[in-house]
Amino acid sequence: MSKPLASGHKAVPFEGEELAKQLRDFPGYRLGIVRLTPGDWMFPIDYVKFADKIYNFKYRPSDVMVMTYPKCGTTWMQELVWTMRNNPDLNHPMAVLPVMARSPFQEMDMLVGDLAEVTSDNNPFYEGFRLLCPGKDPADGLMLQLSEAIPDPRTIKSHLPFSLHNPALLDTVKVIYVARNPKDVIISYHHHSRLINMHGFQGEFKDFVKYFVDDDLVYSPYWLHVKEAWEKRHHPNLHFVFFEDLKADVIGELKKLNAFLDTKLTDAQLSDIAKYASFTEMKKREAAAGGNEAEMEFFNSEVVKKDGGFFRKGESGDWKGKFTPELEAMVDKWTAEKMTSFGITFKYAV
Ligand code: PPS
Repeated sequence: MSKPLASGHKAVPFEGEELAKQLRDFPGYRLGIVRLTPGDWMFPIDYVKFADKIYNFKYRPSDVMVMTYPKCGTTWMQELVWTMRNNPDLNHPMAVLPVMARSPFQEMDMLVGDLAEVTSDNNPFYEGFRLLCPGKDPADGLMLQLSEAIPDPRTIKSHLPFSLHNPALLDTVKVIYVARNPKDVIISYHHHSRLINMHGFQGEFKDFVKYFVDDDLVYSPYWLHVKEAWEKRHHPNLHFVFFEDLKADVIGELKKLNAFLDTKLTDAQLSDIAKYASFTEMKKREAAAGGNEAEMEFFNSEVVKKDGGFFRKGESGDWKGKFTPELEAMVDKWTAEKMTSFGITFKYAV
């Protein structure tokens, strides 16, 4: 790993006690972990396998990227954007496929580790790949190849920050960036990290909060992720959205998206799309398309039964009552130092 990545970053594998601690708490990262310099971005080691392909991805002006740190509302935004652009009258035959089969998660392969383990025929996430990439080898990047193969106009999801994408990205395609208040991100990411076996979090909640504020979670640092997008928010190809604003006034946000995407949808269409992409409707549809999460090898069935699946709550401020006063103070201090300092504030943050 001595050669720099196409982005200019150097990937340094975790070793010794630092690695042992992560593997103890996140056994899903068993293949290893890297930290990139500059930026201190943390990823499963397979990021290095796909980094340059992602950096050199061939975009088209009709593409839309939905970009966020994990658990900020990507899936909701993907469904809104895909539906506005492909299914405004809610009658598209491909809409029955799971969101990720229509709007792929570009760098997901780095998280999966052993693809053979999760590409079994009963795994609905891969239906799009089977349909659109016949004869292709998933080991060469299942989601990456799916991102290339989906029909125009493509809506692609990435949790990677701007600095790990090609600098030409924003001059080529429209990007929608979604940010969410840090405490709800922590609650949602903690659930996700226990739910999804690729992470397999074993520690206590307080340990997870510490990992978050120490920038020691996959895709961290959150503050830098948001800062990079915030600084570009006046670029005409970037639309910056807060999860809290989507929750509070989805129609108002859809109107802004309608203008940004130039989709020219009517108020009636926007209203139907808002209902169609509501938490309850998406949860119902994904269950119908994706089968039973408790039975899928991807998910920890105990967590699904006890605390819910991917569509957990979909609320703003759900963190309230879930942090001890000490943990709350720790996150407030971190937020003031790392985020308020560059000018961003969040609703439902205190
Ligand atoms: S991921 O895995 O990082 O891509 O997750 P992401 O989609 O970014 O965020 C998941 C959280 O968004 C909630 N969600 C929604 N909220 C409101 N409305 C709709 N339609 C919706 N769809 C997903 C999801 O439940 C996760 O938040 P929490 O707080 O855990 O419920």
